[in-house]
Amino acid sequence: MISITEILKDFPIFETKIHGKRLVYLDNAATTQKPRQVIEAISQYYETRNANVHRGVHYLSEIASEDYEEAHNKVAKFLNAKGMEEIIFTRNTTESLNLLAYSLGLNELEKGDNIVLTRFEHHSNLVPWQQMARRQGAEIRFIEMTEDCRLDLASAEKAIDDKTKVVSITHMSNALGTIIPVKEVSKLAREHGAYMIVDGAQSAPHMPVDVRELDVDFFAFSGHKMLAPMGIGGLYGREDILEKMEPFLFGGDMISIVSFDNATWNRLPWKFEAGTPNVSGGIGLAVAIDYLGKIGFDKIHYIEHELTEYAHERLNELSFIKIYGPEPKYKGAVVSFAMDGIHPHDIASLLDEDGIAVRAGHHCAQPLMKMLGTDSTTRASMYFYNTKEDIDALVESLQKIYKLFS
Ligand code: 7TS
Repeated sequence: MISITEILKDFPIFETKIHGKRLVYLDNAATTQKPRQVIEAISQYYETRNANVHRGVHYLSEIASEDYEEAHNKVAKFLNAKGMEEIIFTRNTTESLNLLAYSLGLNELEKGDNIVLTRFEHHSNLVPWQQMARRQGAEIRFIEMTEDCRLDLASAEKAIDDKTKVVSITHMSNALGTIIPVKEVSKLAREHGAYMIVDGAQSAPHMPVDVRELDVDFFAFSGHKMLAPMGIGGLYGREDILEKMEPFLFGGDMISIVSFDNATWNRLPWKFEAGTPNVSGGIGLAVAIDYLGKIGFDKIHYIEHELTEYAHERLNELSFIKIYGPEPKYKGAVVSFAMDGIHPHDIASLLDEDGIAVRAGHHCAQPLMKMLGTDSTTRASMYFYNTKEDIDALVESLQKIYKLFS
């Protein structure tokens, strides 16, 4: 089994000093750090294989195309999709969700239909649907949150009905860490014939995802939150639905035959990948998936759960800290908190002076923050390369900050 010392050696960023201090990186829900293997795969691609894909018959173009297709196959296996025709590469989760909002929204949503979301959504799974609902005369409904910040399944039964066209929910809240029981919700969506969409930005990096087991139609994710470079992400879509769906972006590569007054579409997944794609990003993503496979989700879950429990335990020792969100057993490795009398931005700036990177703000979930009676929190989010020493450093620095302010 690979040790934490060996893991840390794979991440060059941890050699960087921040204000002369060791980097304590607790902003993994925003983006994760990249292992050497991913960084090297990207530079190797540009040094030895760079060419545009699906266009040339020359050697470099052929191998770049093969590598890019292979990356789709890798993601298909990672999510247990049937094959690469079900995997569309996008820039990120936001683009994947906009693809769906536009393609399904403009072509399928009708006046009187409803779209069901949860109260936990990141703005990128809320605002696109708000816009489409407004344009098409559809209604947005919400599955409620319980007192202890979990999903209220009883309210899901009320929200989803025969007029529900789309159910689009996060798999894990980025602001609170709450894990959402997707399978239970997808059962309800199935009973009412609605499309079932999952925002997997926070789940794909941390837990095994099996789109067939979850019984979902779409699953969106971002590479940069799971060790891959920025600018590459994806969307799983069920083949029979993607076949029927209208494309989102139009142009090169996504077409089959074009005349001056018409066009037909390329086969899947290329029908949804217009223009020159992010080939090096795709290659980096494939290597990131290999890296995650080497560590294994069992180990990732074990490390993250231990860290989350430890963070709760240590932060609960501090009388001036209030943690938002559910107990560790109901959530991923995210701890959102407030500190008596000190604004989260001040906390984050002072933590930064100690080399500790956290996020402060609304975490792109303004309505959720409002429900919690605040407008921002400080958030520490962990990954498998974090340690208990990182949590100790956070706690020590918070104690120092509290003393400074009082
Ligand atoms: N959905 C969820 C649940 C997210 O956490 C994020 C990003 C997104 C969608 C959007 O992902 P993107 O890659 O398209 O930007 N969340 C965060 C965060 O918590 N802090 O910074 C970005």
